[in-house]
This record gives sequence, C-alpha cells and structure tokens, in this order.
Amino acid sequence: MQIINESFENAWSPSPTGWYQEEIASGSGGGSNQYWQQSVYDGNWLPAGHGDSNGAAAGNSVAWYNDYDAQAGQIDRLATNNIDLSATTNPVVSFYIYYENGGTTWNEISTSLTET
Ligand SMILES: [Ca+2]
Ligand SMILES: [Ca+2]
Repeated sequence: MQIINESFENAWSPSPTGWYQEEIASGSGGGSNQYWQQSVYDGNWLPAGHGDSNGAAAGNSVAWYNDYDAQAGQIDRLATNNIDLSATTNPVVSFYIYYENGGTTWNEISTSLTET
C-alpha cells in the first residue's frame, strides 16, 4: 500500500502542496542562506545546478538543495504534513538521490520520522 508518492512536478509556493520547509539551523561565513527548491530539467537544470545529465528519476522535476552556495552549518528540512500511518505495519520511506561528488567537505542528507 503506497501512502504518498511525491515527484515534485507541480509548482512550489514555496513548497510542494502538502509539504513545508523548516530552517533547523542557520549558517555563517561565505555563501548565502539556502533552502529547498524545485529544479526542472529540460536538457539543462533550472535553476542552474549540477544535476544528473540524464534528467530526473521520474518526470522532469526534483527537490534540490544548493549546498555549493550555502553558508556552512545550515540545516534545512523539507517535510511533509502529518501522515496517518496507523493502518500500516513497518512503513518504509524510500527516495532517489543524486549528489555530485565535488569539493572537500561533505553534507548529510537523511530522512526522519516524528511520531505525533
Ligand atoms: Ca520528479
Ligand atoms: Ca537555510
């Protein structure tokens, strides 16, 4: 039973419908304050990033975070609204990820579930 399937194809304002953004930690130093954005592929990625040259895993759009221009220390969350899992057993979250390996520092991308 699939409860949610998000491909990030519809317009964001400033998040996909049913999602919201949270700034968990602000950054400091060079760069700028980043947040999650929709990036669309039509042969090139817009906003211009260094996404997969094969395009999106599904459709034409993805959720994108510009860590290249981010100030150090930022933590930004793209979260769904509450999802009722009471009728499920052993729910699983899975997603496609593309990360361009460049530079000398590393960023953590993770999923988390918060019970209410
Ligand atoms: Ca997509
Ligand atoms: Ca931020």
